[in-house]
Amino acid sequence: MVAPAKTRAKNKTKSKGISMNAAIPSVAAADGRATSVLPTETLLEMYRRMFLIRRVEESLLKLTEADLIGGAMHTAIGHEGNAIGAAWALRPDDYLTCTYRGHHHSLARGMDPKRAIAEVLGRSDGFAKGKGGSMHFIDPALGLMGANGIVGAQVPHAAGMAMASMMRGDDRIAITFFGEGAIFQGVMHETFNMAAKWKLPVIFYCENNRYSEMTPISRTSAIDNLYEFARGYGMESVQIDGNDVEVVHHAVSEAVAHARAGAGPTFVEGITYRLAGHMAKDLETYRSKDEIEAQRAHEPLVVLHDKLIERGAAEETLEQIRGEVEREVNEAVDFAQNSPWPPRAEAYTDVFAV
Ligand SMILES: Cc1ncc(C[n+]2csc(CCOP(=O)(O)OP(=O)(O)O)c2C)c(N)n1
Repeated sequence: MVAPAKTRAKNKTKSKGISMNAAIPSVAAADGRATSVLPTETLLEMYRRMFLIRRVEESLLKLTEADLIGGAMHTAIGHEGNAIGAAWALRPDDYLTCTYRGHHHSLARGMDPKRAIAEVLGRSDGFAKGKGGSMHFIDPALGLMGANGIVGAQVPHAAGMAMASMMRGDDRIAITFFGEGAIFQGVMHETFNMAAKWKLPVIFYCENNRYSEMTPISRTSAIDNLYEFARGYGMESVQIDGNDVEVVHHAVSEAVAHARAGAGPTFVEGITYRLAGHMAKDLETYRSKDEIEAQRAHEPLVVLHDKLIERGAAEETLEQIRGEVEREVNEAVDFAQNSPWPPRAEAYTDVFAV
């Protein structure tokens, strides 16, 4: 193992992080420390984007039902708090990698819904000209360095980007999102160790939605709190309520500050719940409808809606936002459906042969 040529200034500041119980719905830090309170204007913008992600993904499910989308399509319905809270804590030039379940991260970072839907439909106005599809969202201009269909593969990629940033001496950080099922991939542990040892400016964000495809985490892990794995590698590690955007924003902001200060990686375990199937057309025989319904009381849009009302926002304001987003997403669907197919003559352009 060769250490990076240029190392960051040593910074001994330790982030205290947030430690929470895994059970939803807990929204306050278990250590009693308050999380930061965001301005209502910011929360309203977050609500708008969160609702947009939800509507885009619901539209994609309908398009799949109508057999207009080829291949596997995974939505993150119920995960949006993780994506929005993190996106608002990052700088536009920071790097992000994610899984095949990556629409929410891309839209949270500012991807145009028209081009996102066109991509899933395989049309030429998609951001990858329709050749990447749902599982391969990417847009380097937004810092989106690639979704990945191979469980865990995007994690060392992010560590590599963080290492490149460290060697260049700039202060860009990388964040990588993965599911709890990825924890048991060997490459994850090689990456955790290297990132902690070299103090790479990377954030490992585990979206723990409790199911790895159809298998509950309780059947595959001997420990309940996955963030404890990362502590064993000597890095900061916190467990948070991933459905509360403010809590996510706070935890990721701390992790970002920690990384930019040269203090190394943080592991964030966001407890969340996937309200839709593992992928479109999943028959969901592995969980009950009652279980899903019970989780709706604490899903990210409900949490944020209630928070805004509690802080004085008017219901009409939220209704207006939802109406505007509905129109925007309907227009985006029309745009995508009217976008031309990629020309046959371009079948091999932008494609890398091996
Ligand atoms: C290396 C590898 N092994 C197996 C698969 C098949 N597979 C696709 S999704 C998935 C479940 C991953 O679960 P998790 O990491 O919890 O993420 P989630 O799908 O819940 O977001 C598996 C095993 C794969 N894509 N890559």
